[in-house]
Amino acid sequence: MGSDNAWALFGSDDDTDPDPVCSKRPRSDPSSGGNISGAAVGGSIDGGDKSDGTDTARFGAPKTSLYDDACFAATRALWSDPEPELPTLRSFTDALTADALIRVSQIATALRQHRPEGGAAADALAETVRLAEGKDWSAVAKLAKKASDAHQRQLDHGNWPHECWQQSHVLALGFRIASRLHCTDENSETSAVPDRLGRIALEALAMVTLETEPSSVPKWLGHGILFAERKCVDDARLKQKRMSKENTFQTKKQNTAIPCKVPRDSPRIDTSRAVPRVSCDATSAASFHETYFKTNMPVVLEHLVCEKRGWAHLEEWRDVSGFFNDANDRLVPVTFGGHGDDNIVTEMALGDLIRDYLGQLDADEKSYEENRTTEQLPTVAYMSQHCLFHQVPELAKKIQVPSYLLGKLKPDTGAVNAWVGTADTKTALHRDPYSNLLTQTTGFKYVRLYDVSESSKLYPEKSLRDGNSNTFTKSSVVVETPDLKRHPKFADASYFETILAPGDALFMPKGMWHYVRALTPSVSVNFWWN
Ligand SMILES: O=C(O)CCC(=O)C(=O)O
Repeated sequence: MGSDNAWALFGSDDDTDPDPVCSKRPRSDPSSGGNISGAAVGGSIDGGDKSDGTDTARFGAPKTSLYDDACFAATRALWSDPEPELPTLRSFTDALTADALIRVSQIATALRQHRPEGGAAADALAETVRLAEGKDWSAVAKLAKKASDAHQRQLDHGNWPHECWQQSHVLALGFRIASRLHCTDENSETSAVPDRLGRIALEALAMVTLETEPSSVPKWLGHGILFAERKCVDDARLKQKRMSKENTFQTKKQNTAIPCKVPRDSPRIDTSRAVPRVSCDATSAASFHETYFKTNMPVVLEHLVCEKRGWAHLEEWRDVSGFFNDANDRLVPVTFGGHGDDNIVTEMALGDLIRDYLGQLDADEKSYEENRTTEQLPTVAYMSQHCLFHQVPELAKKIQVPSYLLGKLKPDTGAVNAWVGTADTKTALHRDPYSNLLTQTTGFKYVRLYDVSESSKLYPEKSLRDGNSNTFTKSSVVVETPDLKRHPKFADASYFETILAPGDALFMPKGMWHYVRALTPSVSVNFWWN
């Protein structure tokens, strides 16, 4: 076991970068999961990732940014309002109510075909719209939540069987946002409904990411999301300002550059279990498809993140606060704490997450490592699996859909997620119903993979949504500190492992178990497809 040279694989920017052009400048059928063989794959891969060669002709590799990609059509519709200023709250709620009045009876009739939950959702939605006409916002909050709950219950036993469910859910979310914005009094009845405005707004955004038909995105929705985000960010900042004795809030500035070398206390990767590595320069989409995709073989594709493949330069990504400047005031979901049930989930501005948590350590690598060993470890905070690129078009313009997806990225059967966090974030061992390309743009992550054939040794938890084909399954094992009395078979489970470095993209076949721990502050982007 154990080769000693985990960081020798990566070295520094100066000595190991094989691509100087790139780095010198500033939800299914999980049974089809991987069939990993222990043999390392590498060697002769033809052609490279040509952006204009045969693969483009065969697979339609995109030349445009993610934002211009067909899968972002609904997002473009969401943010298409030519007016730079938000309309008033009143005009947002008037537009929402007018739209709902036009569509509610048709949606309700369609919902009633799907009893019992469809009937409950239809009744609650119709009542919500009636109350909204009368501007009874406290009552709207309760009824809209009741409609949403019926939609969620339907998902607990299966998928939404008709588009009326999505339409009803989007209206209910719109009304939940509107009622929260109208009833700002903390003692109002609205606040008795267990709902967080930020969470509702982000759920509304997530609904847009699933939409295939841009004309189905209502005009008022972007306004509602922006209003809600602004209110949550303003409230959180005000609260922080009140709490801060010295009021350093506006002026505190952290250097958020992140180390470009893997920390020395990182796990040693045993070569016999190392995920094979190939360079994108030597791996065409066609050969990836034949060698890895079709055989369910995981692989790390090195040097994917670079300008010639349509991605912002690695140095730009490493200056996290600069890179995400366009998203500083946007609300994002954040989980505090490591892997466990006592994690705190909240929403905050991305700029505040970066400044207050990722920015706690000095950019200088020596002091970074000293900080890790001598100082109290910083809080673990993670914006995980968030549709940031849909939320902030400017960021979607800085990346491209990798040609390895073979043009299969679709809004309703896949996703593009951003993952921004401190060191020591842990994503518990789980499997998703998608093929996955986990792309590391900044910092380092340790990843463990288990083939689906190992499932019986991984103690899968009963999935929350058994009948739903988009659900994921979690293992109850804590991978790096397992309780072998409770999970004795885990000791015999065989696995593959790797450390992802900036520029790498890990292909995980659909349904493959994976566990991820950040070794440094980290930014990743993953693509799910089917
Ligand atoms: O990077 C992580 O923390 C988890 C990534 C993951 O679970 C995924 O890509 O599906």
